[in-house]
Amino acid sequence: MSLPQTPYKYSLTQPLYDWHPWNMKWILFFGALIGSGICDRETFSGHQVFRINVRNGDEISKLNRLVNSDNLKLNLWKSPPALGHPTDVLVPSVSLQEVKSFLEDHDLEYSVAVEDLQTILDAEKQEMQHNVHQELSSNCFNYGAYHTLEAIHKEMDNIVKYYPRLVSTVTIGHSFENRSMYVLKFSTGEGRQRPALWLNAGIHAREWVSPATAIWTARKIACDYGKDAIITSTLKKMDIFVLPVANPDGYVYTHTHNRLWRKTRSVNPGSTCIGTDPNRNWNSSFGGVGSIADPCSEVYHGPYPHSEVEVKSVADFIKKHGNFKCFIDLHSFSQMVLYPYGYTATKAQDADELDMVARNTAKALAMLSGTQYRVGSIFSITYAASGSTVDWAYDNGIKYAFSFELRDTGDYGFALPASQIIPTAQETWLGLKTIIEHVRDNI
Ligand code: BHK
Ligand code: ZN
Repeated sequence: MSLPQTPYKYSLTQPLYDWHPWNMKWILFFGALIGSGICDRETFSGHQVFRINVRNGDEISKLNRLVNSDNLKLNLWKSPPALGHPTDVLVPSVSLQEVKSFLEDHDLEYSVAVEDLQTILDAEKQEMQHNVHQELSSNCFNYGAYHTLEAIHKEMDNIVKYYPRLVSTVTIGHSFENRSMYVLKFSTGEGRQRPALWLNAGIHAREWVSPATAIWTARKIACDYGKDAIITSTLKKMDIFVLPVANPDGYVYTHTHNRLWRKTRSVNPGSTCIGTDPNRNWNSSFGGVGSIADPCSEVYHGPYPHSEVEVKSVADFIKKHGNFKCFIDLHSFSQMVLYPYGYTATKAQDADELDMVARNTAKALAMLSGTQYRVGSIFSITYAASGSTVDWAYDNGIKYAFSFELRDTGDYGFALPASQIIPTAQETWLGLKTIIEHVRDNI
């Protein structure tokens, strides 16, 4: 055995006092780190998700008043209040009493969908740690588990290693915090710019089942090429690109600091609030209805179109390529297949065809285990949303633009248990194949 190395050497070129632990500068620095919460993780002990049902316009305005009150710190999990659909709202433990009194005083119908969010997140974390040990000993990526960004990127390399003649990786750019925008390219055609399909996932950081479904799908495409007729024939004439984590900084942040982070992690000059909603940042009716100019908002559109380098990387790649025919964006949750527009109630030119494809997609998806998806334009079945990914794709000539909201309908919401990853991915695959087949036959 070799002798242990001296842990550090005195440098002859760097002044020692810079690193001296008693130096005031460093005490202040580390103090600031702890004080500002950089070392902390946000916890949600006692926080509950309320499902609130509104029955008329009067109740909608009451609920809006509640949700918009700054001191209660409520977080909307699903859609702004609208008739016919319950609204899921995360209520911090300190606000529980006040919110309950408000709801009861105003005779609003509600139930508690999640009793204690932290319990679910603790289980999720424990499951992940357990899985890390298993993967280390088996040296095998567990597709039924959630992973860190690093693990997902590693598995992408692994897929390429197994199927080098079909798959390659492309780095299309880097995130605000300099992480790679790492893409898998499936292609059987040498060099030519074939018509192509883009599968986008993880644009919203907390929607973990989206990257998990995307990496599963990538592996499935690789496995099924040469076996499944639809995939084989499609890859004879088209290329497929898969971006499993379109918002890598946000995704990492959900693992290290706040499981419910949604936006990017870019700095907003003049504001203490961080991040832009990358699904409001695209150059398609940018800044319009359903996006907000306040950097502290969860749907902040950013200072200008494609200000988020993550959005710009994808947009530039797609424009430069010039032959994309289909763009699919995976979100969670609420079980819907959506198509443009989000920024207007006006029907898209191809709405009838898109609606038919979306209906067939939902039907195929339900075949596996009966999971029900709703279908419609973003505007008509969710809410107004400007600057969204699929609207940009559609307005830039990519006719087959769809957005999925994957499982569930709110029992777990963003904290969907890992045991549902594979069932989600499998049924989604039936839906995706319906779209892929239609695109194959119509380009
Ligand atoms: C989906 C696609 C296009 C525009 C909006 C939506 C709804 C989506 C959003 O951006 O507000 C809801 C969401 O994140 C949950 O996945
Ligand atoms: Zn989303």
